[in-house]
Amino acid sequence: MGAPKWVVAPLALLLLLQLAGASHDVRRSLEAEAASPSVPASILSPLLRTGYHFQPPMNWINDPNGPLYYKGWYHLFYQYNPKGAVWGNIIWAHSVSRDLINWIALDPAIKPSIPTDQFGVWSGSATILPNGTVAMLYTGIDRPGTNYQIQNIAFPKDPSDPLLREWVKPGYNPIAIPEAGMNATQFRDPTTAWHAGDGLWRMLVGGLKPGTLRGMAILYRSRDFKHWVRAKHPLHSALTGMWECPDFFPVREPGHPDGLDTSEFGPHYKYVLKNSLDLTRYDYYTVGTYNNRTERYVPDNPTGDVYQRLQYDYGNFYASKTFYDPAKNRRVLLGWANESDSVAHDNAKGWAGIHAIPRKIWLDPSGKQLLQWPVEELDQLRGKAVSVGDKVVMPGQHFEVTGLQSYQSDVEVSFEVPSLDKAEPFHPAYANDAQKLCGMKNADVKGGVGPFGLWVLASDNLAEKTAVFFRVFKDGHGKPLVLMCSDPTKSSLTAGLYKPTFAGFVDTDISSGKISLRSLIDRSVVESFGAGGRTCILSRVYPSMAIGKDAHLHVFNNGVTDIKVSKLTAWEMKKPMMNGA
Ligand SMILES: *[C@@H]1O[C@H](CO)[C@@H](O)[C@H](O)[C@H]1NC(C)=O
Ligand SMILES: *[C@@H]1O[C@H](CO)[C@@H](O)[C@H](O)[C@H]1NC(C)=O
Ligand SMILES: *[C@@H]1O[C@H](CO)[C@@H](O)[C@H](O)[C@H]1NC(C)=O
Ligand SMILES: *[C@H]1O[C@@H](CO)[C@H](O)[C@@H](O)[C@@H]1NC(C)=O
Repeated sequence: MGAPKWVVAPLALLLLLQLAGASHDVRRSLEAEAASPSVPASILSPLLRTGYHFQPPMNWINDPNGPLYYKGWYHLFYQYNPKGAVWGNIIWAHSVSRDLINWIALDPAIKPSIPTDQFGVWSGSATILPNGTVAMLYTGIDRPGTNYQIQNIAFPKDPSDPLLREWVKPGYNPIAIPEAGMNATQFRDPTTAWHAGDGLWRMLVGGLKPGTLRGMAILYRSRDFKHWVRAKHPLHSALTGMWECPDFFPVREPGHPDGLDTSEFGPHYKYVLKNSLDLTRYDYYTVGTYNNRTERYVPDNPTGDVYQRLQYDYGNFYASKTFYDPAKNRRVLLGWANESDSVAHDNAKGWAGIHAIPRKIWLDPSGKQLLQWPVEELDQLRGKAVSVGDKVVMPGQHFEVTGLQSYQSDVEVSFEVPSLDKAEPFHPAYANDAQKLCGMKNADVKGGVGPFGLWVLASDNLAEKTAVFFRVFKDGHGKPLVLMCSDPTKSSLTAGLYKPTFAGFVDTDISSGKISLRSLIDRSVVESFGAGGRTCILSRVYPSMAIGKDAHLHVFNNGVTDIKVSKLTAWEMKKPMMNGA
């Protein structure tokens, strides 16, 4: 992605507000400016610095770049400011891992060094060529002050080095520049390339059609990976504003958990196209088909780009990227979660930004969406465990899960809902606005079936708590509808924090009476997976009291229907090796 920007022409702005429902974003930025710069001591507590989520020892990070598996090592590059906790001076920092959980920091991999990237090395992706060579495509800025964007390539200097420590940029850079009829400042983030049956390589670059709100996945072709030619039409586009960080990949048949290499083509495979919407700052995807003759991607849901959109994560998760992991035959998703405190807080802390726990992703048995689950390697961090079983939580009741320190933990719960009779009626006006619905019907608003779920990072007196919960509705035909929310509105007494209720609908059959929740709690992040990874929500929270051993974990039920916890297991999580911090 590119530099943060708030400047938008008034007419375009109006359109955006309508199209994207982005008015809260704008309001928020004004509030942020007005916020007081004073920094409470709790914000600086080392116990609010995440323990097992990816981060460097200090400073600003954003997008994951060029993830890949090479000669026994996972490589993660990321947008990094070596000089501070705000965006700027961006280079590609580099970490390696054997398991996606323990990370070793290496020297930065890609820095401005040639005329075509001297003012910026922005996001990009890795492609492993048939001869085993890694090619790294990335966006460069070649002139000051303008954000004019061009695409570059870099190769490892020594392909026999499993750590890929040094990178060289061939003299034929750049490999793609903005042409007439393109918006040169909205042209970035090349994807992993795929090799097609006609012997040509293809890759995508995110773009915006000039003078419009049409976001595009611009398609390029190459025979030799050196000369790239733009196809006449984009692979796909929609009226959503700029598409940052596009990602495009095949998935196996519904329910099959294995991944596919990006170049694997089968006319029967479904494809996923994801883009990061600069206007709303969320990652959206559709599932569809890729016609390799017409070179068009067509979403199965014709309105899926703009209406009832699927998000990888309905919370704080952006600029994500997947890669195919040949070692475990899976596709892994990495994403960036920014801070929800203020810039003054970040400057005082000296750090800003983490990555979500790497998630394995595959197509749901319905074929309509993806499933996501923390990579299995995370389980090695599980330590002391506490289990609760067969416990009924009556209306208005809650109970504490005791016997562990939950501020750095992994919690898995299976709920049973004995009856859906009292489910609240669903108003169709909210069909496209889970977040608004959850804002109105938050964790404290009594319901029929639910809200029920977890209070995490809760203080002794419960004045502070983050709620992660489900609420069940019934539509006009009596069909149950499940809403999942992450509600941080009571997460902290500290002023000036960004505390939106995040929410998504959960496409699950609750009529079975069963639904599960997993929450990865890590000091200032709560990353939750509803119904086996059908709906995911990451929230950043900064308690002022519920810190370290003073953080508690509860199960609550604010509905009028009993809820049974058939099984809950919570594990304390150990700290992995994290870039030397
Ligand atoms: C691998 O293929 C690429 C692209 O064709 C080429 O540039 C590179 O020199 C090759 N590397 C080796 C070691 O053959
Ligand atoms: C499309 O896929 C088919 C089947 O794999 C292949 O034979 C054909 O060459 C491909 N066409 C292009 C343009 O990639
Ligand atoms: C390119 O996009 C930016 C952001 O939307 C806009 O401000 C600018 O006017 C556009 N330029 C052209 C030539 O359309
Ligand atoms: C993360 O921070 C919040 C609060 O400042 C902003 O509202 C979000 O837009 C931002 N998210 C991204 C992806 O930049």
